[in-house]
Amino acid sequence: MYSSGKILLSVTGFDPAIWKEELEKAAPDRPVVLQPGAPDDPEIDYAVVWKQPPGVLSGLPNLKAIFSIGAGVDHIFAEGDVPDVPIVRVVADDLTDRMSEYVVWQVLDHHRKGPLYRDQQAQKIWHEDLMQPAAPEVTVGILGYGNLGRDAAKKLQALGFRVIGWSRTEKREPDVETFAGDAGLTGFLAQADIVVCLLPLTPATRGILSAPFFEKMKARGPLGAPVLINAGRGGLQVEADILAALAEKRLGAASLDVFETEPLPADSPLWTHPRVTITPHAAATSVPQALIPPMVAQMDAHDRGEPLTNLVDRNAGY
Ligand code: NDP
Ligand code: OXD
Repeated sequence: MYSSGKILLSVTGFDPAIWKEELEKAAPDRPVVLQPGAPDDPEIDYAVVWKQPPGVLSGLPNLKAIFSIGAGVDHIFAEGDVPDVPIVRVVADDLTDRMSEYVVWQVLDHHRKGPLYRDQQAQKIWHEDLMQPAAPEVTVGILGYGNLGRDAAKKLQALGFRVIGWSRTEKREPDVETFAGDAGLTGFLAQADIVVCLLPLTPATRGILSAPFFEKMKARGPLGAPVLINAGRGGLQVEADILAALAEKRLGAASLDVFETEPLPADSPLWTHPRVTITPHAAATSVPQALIPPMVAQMDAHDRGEPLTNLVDRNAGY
């Protein structure tokens, strides 16, 4: 019924066979070409990618659009030579729910003193810390109040936490105090007891989680020193500065899902730091069964002349 142009699949770090199977199920009329292969095939209409190797996209003369299999698109821009076609990112309930689960899990773990009680258990110590604040006494600041951030905010509010948000552009929300731009960051950090970072990695956000940021964080709060949870991207953080902030007790604890270098090198002191929780970029995985059908629906719509949605703004980088 629609164009039967091919789809190029290049998903470094994922099992391409599973993504291919799902694409063939959802788009039986669109042959799927696995990269490496057909590097300059004029019949390729769409590319479905995660960390595509250099030059893979620029060789395709009739490419109509690029689909990221994740919400972030820094992995696409990392290669530099990205053709000037629309880029579509993932906005899907499945991914959003997974991220909110991670955020709620980590916020509750810090709020309910998970690290302390696990340490006590290891030492067979029976001691209740009576300085347990109630959720409304704790302010969770969502750094990157976008699709994922807004959903996490709603779920944290349902548990009683006070939530504030920081974004690039101004927002107006009935029940969340919002801050925007560089000018808003100081006011945001002055209030947040737990900072949850869900920013995209762009030239403007790279390295934001560094010494000047930690210096602006609240000195004390209901949890003692403030907590950092980063599930955005590793390039947002300066790990040496996180370690220094932990040593100086500017930061009470950190949960990190993403790292400057992934996998996290075996000699990183973060692995064994008693106040750091590490997960292997596992906050919200991309599941082909959930993400491929809407992706193919977008390809079909585009071939019918309808507009694509969830488009990346190239100037903003996300
Ligand atoms: P969105 O684009 O919906 O939201 C991004 C938010 O960040 C927006 O609120 C945006 O502001 C804000 N922002 C961007 N640049 C700046 C800036 N310079 N200053 C202040 N705020 C800024 O993205 P998603 O919520 O869908 O995803 C966020 C990120 O989460 C992804 O880019 C990815 O890196 C990461 N991610 C990580 C996963 C994991 O498993 N660890 C899984 C999925 C995503 P504005 O609203 O004004 O545009
Ligand atoms: C994403 C990711 O960007 O998994 O979706 O990191």
